[in-house]
Parts: sequence; structure tokens; C-alpha cells
Amino acid sequence: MKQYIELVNEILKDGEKREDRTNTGTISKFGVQKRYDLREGFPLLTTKKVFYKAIFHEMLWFIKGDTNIKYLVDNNVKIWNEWPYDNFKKSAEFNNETLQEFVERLKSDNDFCNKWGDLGPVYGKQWRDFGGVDQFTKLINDIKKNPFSRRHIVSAWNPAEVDNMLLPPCHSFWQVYVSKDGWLDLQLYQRSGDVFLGVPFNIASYALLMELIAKECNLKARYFVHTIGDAHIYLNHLDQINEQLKREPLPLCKININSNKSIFDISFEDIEIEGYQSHAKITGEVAV
Ligand code: DHF
Ligand code: TMP
Repeated sequence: MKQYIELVNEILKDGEKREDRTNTGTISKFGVQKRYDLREGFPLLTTKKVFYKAIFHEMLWFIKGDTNIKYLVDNNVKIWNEWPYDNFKKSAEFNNETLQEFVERLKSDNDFCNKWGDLGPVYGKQWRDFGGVDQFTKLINDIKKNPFSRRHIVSAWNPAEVDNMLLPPCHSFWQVYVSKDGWLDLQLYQRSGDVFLGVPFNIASYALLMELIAKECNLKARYFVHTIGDAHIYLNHLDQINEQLKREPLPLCKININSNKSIFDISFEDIEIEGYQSHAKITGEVAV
């Protein structure tokens, strides 16, 4: 994935060192765009091993309109755990539970999970019910009925509700384009991108979304255009980023969706990655 390497190099070359909300510090560049051609393969990073099962579960969870992390923790997906935990820690109910204890309680106690496992009206909620509008179903119907429309938009950014979310949407706004010869393209506007941790997930996540929509609408996925506002590398990820720059990118894998179910009924087992080759996993701390 030369685009990812280009993105990293662009930030290191042009970025400014600055403070951020999490007090970690970043190198940041504003306004970058990369284009991935899905015909060349599935854009799952090869310069470190990515836990793609988490990406698939998360996307199905968005499509279902779910915002409670119960589905994720039940499937061993840990990527959203820190934010409900941080919220719980600030509450009067907090009794010095560790993150592990908190997650165990989410799994075993439904009332507790309903109260403390919800992220607020984030992605899933806005996609399926933005002030009463099911943007996602409308998008699918509109692509089928009127493919060349210039209004194939889904927005997770709902200014009236942003303050009720544990984390305001990072991948905030996207548009689908259908070409004359049946290709489906998608552009995402991501307001904020953690280039070491979040961005590899976001690229693969939207590539999966494109494959799912293309299949549902009898189209073929082509370009994913990824536009990022504040594209940053956290200072405590610089060693990990430099390690990746030393590694030679490997051939991309493929993705197969082995089902003719509707996009609303596809399950995790229907999605298969074929031939994923990657360098070793690299860990890094997530800034909360
Ligand atoms: N906050 C910050 N600071 N960066 C993020 O990327 C981020 N992403 C969020 C929520 N808040 C965030 C949601 N997505 C990981 C990946 C994506 C993600 C959250 C976390 C992550 O920690 N990935 C690790 C471990 C994955 C695993 O094996 O569970 C990785 O090495 O990819
Ligand atoms: P912010 O709300 O202050 O921008 O912090 C959010 C952080 O999370 C920022 O580093 C970007 C990162 N992030 C991603 O890169 N991708 C994601 O999908 C999510 C949810 C967050």
C-alpha cells in the first residue's frame, strides 16, 4: 500500500508538531487525500499485521444501527472499550474497577451494559436514524433507482447530537458515485485521523463497506477516495511508524463476500479474507 506510506511521509515532511486534546502531542498535516483502487486488491495494511476481524464486526455493527459496545465485546473486539470505561471512571459508581473488570461486567450484566456500554448517538445511530431519517436504507434504494444522482450522501456528523457522543464521529461524511460502466466509487471525509492506529482500520472498513454496497446494488467496487482533515501521527507512535517505513510492502489480499443475503442480513461468517500476507504486528498505545 504505497498510498499509506506516502501519507506517512507527507505528514513527517510537512506536518507541524502540536498539542492535542489527549495531551499526547502529534505531528499533524491538514487536508490530505489518497485514492485506493479496489480492483488491485483489498487495502489491508501489509507493513504491520492488522486485526481485520475487529474491522468486519465493527462495520456490521454500524450497519445494524447499534451503538452499544455489547456486540463488540461479546465478539472479543476491544477497540471501543476505553471510551465507555473513561466515562464510567468519571462517575460516582466507579469503584476502582480495572478496564478488564469493567468489560467483564458489561458482558455479564445487561442492565449495567445498557447504562455504561453505550457510546451515545454515534455512527450506527446517525446512519440509520438521523433525526428520523434512515440515511443508509435511503442510500441503497437511491443507488438502485437513480445511480447517477449527485446526492448519495451519508452523514454521521449531527451537530445537534455531537455533545451526547463519547467521541464525535471521526469518519464523518461520505458520498457514493456510480460510473456509467457500473463502477462504484466512494469518498470519505474523515475530520481527524490517527495514522498509526485508526487510519489502517478506517481504510479497510470503508473498502469493506464499498464491497458490501456494490454487491447489494449489482455494481463493482473501484476507487476509495480518502480525504482526511487533521491527519496526525501521535508522538508516542513514531518508533512504530519508522519501523513500518523500513518494511517492504507485500501483495494485497482479496476479500470475498460468500452470500447473496441482503446487506442488512450479511453476517461475519459470510466475509472472508483470502491470502493476507503481512509483516509482524506492532503495538502502540491509544490516546483516550
Ligand atoms: N482514539 C485515538 N486516539 N485513535 C484512534 O485510532 C481511535 N480509534 C477509535 C476510537 N478512538 C480512537 C476506534 N477505532 C484501535 C483501532 C481502531 C479503533 C480503536 C482502537 C486499536 O487499538 N488497534 C490496535 C489493537 C487492535 C486489536 O488487536 O484489538 C491495533 O494494533 O491495530
Ligand atoms: P479527536 O476527537 O480529538 O479528534 O480525537 C479522536 C482521535 O481518534 C483522533 O486521534 C483520531 C482518532 N480516530 C481515528 O483515527 N479513526 C477513527 O475511526 C476514530 C473513531 C478515531
